[in-house]
Parts: sequence; C-alpha cells; structure tokens
Amino acid sequence: MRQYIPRLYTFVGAITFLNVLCLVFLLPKFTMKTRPRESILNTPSTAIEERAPANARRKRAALSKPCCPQLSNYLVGTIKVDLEWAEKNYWTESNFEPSKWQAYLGEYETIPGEDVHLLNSENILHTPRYCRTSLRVAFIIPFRAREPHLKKLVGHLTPILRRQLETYSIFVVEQHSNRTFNKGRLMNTGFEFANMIGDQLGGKFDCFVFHDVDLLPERDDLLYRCTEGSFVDHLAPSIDKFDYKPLCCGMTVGGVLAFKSDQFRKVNGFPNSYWGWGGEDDDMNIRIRKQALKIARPDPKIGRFTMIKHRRDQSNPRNIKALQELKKSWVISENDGLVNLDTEIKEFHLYPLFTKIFVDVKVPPDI
Ligand code: UDH
Ligand code: MN
Repeated sequence: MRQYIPRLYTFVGAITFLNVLCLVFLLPKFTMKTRPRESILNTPSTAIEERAPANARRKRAALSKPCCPQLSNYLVGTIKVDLEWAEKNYWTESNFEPSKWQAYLGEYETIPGEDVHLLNSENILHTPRYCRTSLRVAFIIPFRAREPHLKKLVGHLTPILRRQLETYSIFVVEQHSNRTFNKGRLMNTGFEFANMIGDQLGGKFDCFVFHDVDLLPERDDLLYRCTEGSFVDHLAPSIDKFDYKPLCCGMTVGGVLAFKSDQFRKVNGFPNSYWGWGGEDDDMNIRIRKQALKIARPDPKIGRFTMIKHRRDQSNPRNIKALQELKKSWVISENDGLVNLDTEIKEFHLYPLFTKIFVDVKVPPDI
C-alpha cells in the first residue's frame, strides 16, 4: 500500500492543477460572455443591439492585422498643393458618382443631436487598411460657409493621412447661426464631443488636432501626431501667405495646433468669450504658458502650409475687444473655457470622409 501513496499524491496534485487551470481559463470566458449581453440589455437603443455583432466582427478583424510601422514607408516629402486636383479627389475618395457631384447635398445621412448612440466607428473612424495603429487622432475643424475650402482640404488631406498610416476621424464643427462667429466655442464643443465619443468608436482619441479649414500641408512627412510629454504641437509655423517666415507678423499658435486630452483640459480649452475674428489663439498661447506646457514646432522647412486665398467672412468682423480680453486672460482663464461651455449640438451630418457637427454657440452679448 505504502508504495502507492506518492502516486496518489501525484494524482491528487494533477487533478488540483487541472482544476486551477479550468478556473483561470474558463471562468473569465464565462464572465466575458455575459458582459456584452448585460450592457446591451441596459441600453435603451435597439440600434446598438443590431450593430453589436458587426462591431465585434470588426474588432476581431482589426486585431488580426499586424501593427503599423512607427514611421510609414509611403511618405514622399514635398507634395504639390493643387487645389483643382484636391477638389476632384474629394469626390473620387467620397465615391460620389460624377453625375451627382452637384446634387451632393442629398447624399449625407442626418442624425439628430440627441441620437449620439447611432454614431459608430464604421462611418466615422478611418483606419489603415492593412495594419493597425495604437494611436488615434481627432481632427477638429471650426467651420461655417466655407464648403469649397472644406472639399479641397479633405481631398488633399485624405491621401496624406492614408500614407501616414493614421487612425483618425475628421470632425467639422459648424456654427449653426448666422450671427457673429465664435471659433473658441466651436473648438471646445468639438473637443468635448470627440473626447466623449472615443470609447463608442472603439477607443479614446490620443491626439486632438485643431485645424483651420483653409490650410493645406505642403509635405506628407509633417506627421499629424502629438509629441509625448508636456509639449503642445504647433504644426503650422510657416505659411505661404506670410512668405513662409516662421511665426511671422505676430502669429502665435494659430492655424494647426495639437493637444493631448489632459493638456487641453488643463488649459481649460479655448476662451468662450471671443466673438469675431482674432485673439482666441493669442489667448490660447497665454493659457499654454500659464500651465507651464511647452510648445513643440516642426522644422519650418517641414511645417509648411498653403493658405487658400480668401476674404474676411461675413459675420466674422475683427474682434475689437480682443486686446481688452487678452489683458485679463492670465487671471480669468480658469473660469472661461471648457468649465463654463454651454453650447448645444443640434445635428450630425455623416459624410464618407468626415462628420459634421452643427452647434448652437448661443447668443453673443451686446457687441
Ligand atoms: N472660419 C469659417 N467660417 C467663417 C469664419 C472662420 O469656417 O465664417 C474658420 C475656418 O476654419 C478658418 C478659421 O475659422 O480657417 C480662421 O478664420 P480665417 O480664415 O478668417 O482667419 P484668417 O486669419 O483670416 O486666415 C484673416 C482675414 C482675411 C483677410 C484677408 C484680407 N486680404
Ligand atoms: Mn484663413
């Protein structure tokens, strides 16, 4: 009998080991299986239920792709800025039939502002086709009545972002009213929205690029990414309009500016109190310095942009109070920005290459 005891111990040991294995591997599977069901049951929208299998399929497909290289092999450096080509390319990339080019207003899908849950990564998030990236970039474009510029920008940018192997969404934040333009409020609303929708699209955005609609990059090796650490990226130091003189003529952080989420929150976003043209980017410059963040800029030979020629827009008169506001900024910036933003999202319009968000920026004070 004694000679069997060690064998018995081995046998019991093996059984216990197998049990532990089962607990470790099978239990999470059971809990994982029940979790999505619970969350589906708790959500009011049937639409979520319908798209759940598709989402899961896409996620699985995405995970099976290899990681993209840190730096894409497809970059060519200088690229011609050809506005006519860019606009044509916009239509081609959007897959609109040439015969429908003029009637495109009917092509988009409209979703009411309260139906945020209907937005999903399929129509909003753009990903490289054959590899996956760990970083996600949200473009935020303040906008009103610049359709021709928007088509050119998106037509020019789309192939560049594809070559850069970016995972990105373009949010065009349009002021809903004809009243005085308020760029700060549009930028802040775009940020809050993109930050909130990230998870619903499969993962939070890591980098938020605030981009004027009329600036077209002249090189594809100017990467639309956020520098790590306490840097904010000012990506457009040299613009043709100013003969490419870096930071010419009083320019501070205007044009194209990129933040990580916590940084944008730290500076309390853009000021809400600037109505009309000018000042909000100088105010942002003060905010960045006040929070001891540093500004990174690309080599001016790389950070080159062409600005589409235009006049000052209607309902965007020079902000004559800007200087007055700027003097107060150092003291009051903590109270004016994301913390007291009271705008309202009215509607989403889905386009193949970008998402438009219509925003009520509320009524300007007596100006
Ligand atoms: N924007 C719009 N619609 C407007 C106003 C502004 O979309 O009605 C957005 C757009 O993204 C634009 C950005 O806000 O790129 C900045 O506005 P802007 O282009 O008017 O600013 P910029 O400094 O204009 O380029 C200077 C005034 C032009 C005077 C030209 C005289 N030669
Ligand atoms: Mn401009």
